[in-house]
Amino acid sequence: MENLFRYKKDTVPIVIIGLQYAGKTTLVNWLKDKRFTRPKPTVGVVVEKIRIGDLLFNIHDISGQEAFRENMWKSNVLTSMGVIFVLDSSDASRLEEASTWYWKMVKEWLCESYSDKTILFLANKSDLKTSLNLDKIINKMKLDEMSSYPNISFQFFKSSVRNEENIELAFKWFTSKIKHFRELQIKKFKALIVSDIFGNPLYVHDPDEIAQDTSMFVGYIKALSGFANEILGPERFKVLKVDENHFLISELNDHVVLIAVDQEEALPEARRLSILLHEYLKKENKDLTTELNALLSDYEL
Ligand SMILES: Nc1nc2c(ncn2[C@@H]2O[C@H](COP(=O)(O)OP(=O)(O)OP(=O)(O)O)[C@@H](O)[C@H]2O)c(=O)[nH]1
Ligand SMILES: [Mg+2]
Repeated sequence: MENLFRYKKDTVPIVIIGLQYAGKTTLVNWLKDKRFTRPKPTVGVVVEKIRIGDLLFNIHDISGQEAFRENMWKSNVLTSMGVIFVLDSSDASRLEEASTWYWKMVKEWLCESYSDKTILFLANKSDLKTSLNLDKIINKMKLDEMSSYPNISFQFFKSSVRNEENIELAFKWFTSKIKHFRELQIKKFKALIVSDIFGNPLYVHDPDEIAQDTSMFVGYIKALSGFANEILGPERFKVLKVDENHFLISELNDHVVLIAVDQEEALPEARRLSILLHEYLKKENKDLTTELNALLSDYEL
């Protein structure tokens, strides 16, 4: 459950990924102390709280080893507001492997989340003689195709933590994007209901009594969403507009999460919260009400 507590309103969860030896931890260390280090390989994930400008980032620095990619990279990417992908530009032999994982993230993981994301791509170690130039990397990794993902804000820089090349500039771009999204996304949610697949409520937060009879209401929304399924095809998230509210409904592993918002701009954050809740519900739900109350106190419900 500690997992959920890191999504505090005043901190921004971000994740830093990339193959081993790319320079991820070196970058985090530089952000912390403004000095170049030679860290040991990271095992698992290390979380650091670092203030950059007026944002307090909760940075999840994850090992580049293959064993951590499919699960740990993925779950952190889905629940973060921004992703920093670090490439060792001096290692041409691993460019293809890096590219495969980069595109797996964009096409498989992020498409699944339907949520707006900011991605900062760093072609690091530009100070080394063997460093490939940026054009070559863009070409080989087909990074120009990022323009066809409208809900991803993407920017690339060549960088060197060692020479401090472009690091400040890259983070200036990254923090300004994240700030922009946060302002749009952290809006008031009107209601949140978690139920089993039959519509029996497990958790209800509905101060405006949008759903007077919760299980009937969930059933009603589910029926509407089934109807939308027939027209639109099955999607993990469905958004329905009923009166002045937007309802985001998602059904996964025997649970239904329904979030009502009154502004469309709040939907991406509602999606992120839904993913978080499903992740949590998958694991345990002993004391759901207390835990959810604590989590949701961050959301100005
Ligand atoms: N020349 C040069 N070396 C760098 C740069 N950034 C990082 N390094 C070095 O690259 C090596 C690997 O850096 P790490 O930060 O440990 O790499 P990592 O991506 O965290 O690796 P894992 O934790 O194993 O996934 C270290 O010896 C760093 O000092 C850079 O910009 N230039
Ligand atoms: Mg590391």
